[in-house]
Amino acid sequence: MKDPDCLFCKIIDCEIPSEKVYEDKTTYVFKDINPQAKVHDIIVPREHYANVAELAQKDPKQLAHMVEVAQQIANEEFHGAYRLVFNTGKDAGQTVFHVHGHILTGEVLDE
Ligand code: D5M
Repeated sequence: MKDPDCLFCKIIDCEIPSEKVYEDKTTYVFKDINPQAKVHDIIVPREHYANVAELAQKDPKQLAHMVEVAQQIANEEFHGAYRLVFNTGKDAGQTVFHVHGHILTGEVLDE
């Protein structure tokens, strides 16, 4: 399902431009507009789920696939080391309510 008002649905459908890093049938990865690390990508499922808890419940295989893709990107960018962050809920800093993982890699990260 798509949400016509969702920013990331619009990015996936190319209605809003993005810097694509990777795509397949179920998953899209693009550069974060405000990078917090040398490599900062956003990974999303093409289907609209509000957050990672909803995705885990409704399509756990898709969540596992997203972890595999993140690993693959980090293997190419920084010998397999990365941070994968899913902000969940407004009070945890989630601003876009289409589940997305922040893939941070490409350099040694602060603790
Ligand atoms: O993360 C939402 C992230 O989405 C935040 O790091 C900025 C990024 N963002 C917002 N708009 C865009 C566009 N148009 N292109 C690329 N990246 C974008 P959150 O965890 O919800 O705070």
